[in-house]
Amino acid sequence: MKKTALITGISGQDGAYLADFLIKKKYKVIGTDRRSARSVNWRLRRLKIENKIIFEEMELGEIYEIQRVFKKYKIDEVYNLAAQSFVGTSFNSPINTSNITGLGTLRILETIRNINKKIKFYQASSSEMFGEVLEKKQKETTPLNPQSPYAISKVFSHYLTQNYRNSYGMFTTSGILFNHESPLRGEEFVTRKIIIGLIKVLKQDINHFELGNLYAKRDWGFAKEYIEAMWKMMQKKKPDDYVIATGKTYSIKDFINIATNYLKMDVKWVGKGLNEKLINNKDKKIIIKINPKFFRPSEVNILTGDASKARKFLGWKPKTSLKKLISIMIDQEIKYYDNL
Ligand code: NDP
Ligand code: GDR
Repeated sequence: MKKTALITGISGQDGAYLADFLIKKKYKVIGTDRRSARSVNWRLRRLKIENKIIFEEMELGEIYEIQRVFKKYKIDEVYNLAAQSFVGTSFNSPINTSNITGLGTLRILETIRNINKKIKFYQASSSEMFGEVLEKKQKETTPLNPQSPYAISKVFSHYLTQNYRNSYGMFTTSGILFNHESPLRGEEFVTRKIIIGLIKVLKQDINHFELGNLYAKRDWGFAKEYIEAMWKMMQKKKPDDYVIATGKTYSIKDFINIATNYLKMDVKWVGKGLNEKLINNKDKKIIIKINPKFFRPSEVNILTGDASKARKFLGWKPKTSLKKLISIMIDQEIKYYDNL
């Protein structure tokens, strides 16, 4: 029997890769979106799967829309990927973030509880929940210490997911995913912003671009591998929580250095603090400068995941190094750019 999966956030990075993966596994895929996203489904178009998905409109703020979709189909697995997912924006828009990234999860869980408790549920939890970290390497049992309205909303959803599992015996699972990137990453996130910025400088489309904190450190993996872990969690006999990460951490500055090296750019860092800049060694022109507007009111300084549980119980492990990931992102971005 063909399984039916419902993916919220189908227009996002993970939604696109997961849909592609599930279609290849012969699932019937229902993708929910906000109507505004319909004309800009660039990710699904790039993966050439737009016409293989059944689209339904579902704004996570509207419980009636959620109920309508859940009543319409016989759903086996739900992957809740929709969220106001940008940490920076959550400081300017904390109420909307809580409503969508937090309460949105509750609306779905309540709908499942009322309509069919057998539907399996995946929650997109985040390493941001560890925030100002309380253990050197973060695993499933590490205490949470969130530092933004986004992370606090994810903690709310994470605990609800556990609570519905414990209270109602529902199959609700949480993947605590560390940062994962790809050529389909949103342009506002730092990795893709850096790659687009450097390519535009090289193509002489812009002179320079601006960033915030260069010294934050992240554990970056390849999104295409991470969505496979989501599916694996949903195929287990019992629901549980799993950290998905590479276990290696790099600063934003390290990321830039690897990218400029791959692009064979002759550059150097000069100055300190807000005056730190990346300059072209030949003509001394500025390529990157710091703009305090990109700093967050409260920063997560370093994240490093320990995915041993996923390795042991899901047979999942990361395969792509940061260096390789950066090369994949750059090669794809140059292709997009040349076809514009
Ligand atoms: P994206 O930002 O690329 O996608 C977010 C999706 O949520 C988009 O499809 C967006 O739709 C949708 N969405 C936003 N607001 C609403 C709303 N009010 N109602 C319905 N849909 C909405 O995120 P990713 O694909 O990168 O991440 C997927 C999930 O995993 C998110 O929940 C994110 O918080 C979480 N996560 C991501 C990590 C990462 O490194 N990528 C790591 C850990 C967790 P639209 O196109 O209309 O804006
Ligand atoms: P993050 O990703 O907040 O970790 O959340 P992002 O790429 O936005 O930031 C990573 C780090 O880079 C620093 N930074 C900048 N960030 C952005 N976006 N733009 C800049 O110009 C800039 N300069 C420096 C940030 O301060 C931060 O320290 C992502 C999202 O996908 C979440 O949804 C997800 O839960 C987490 O990853 C895990």
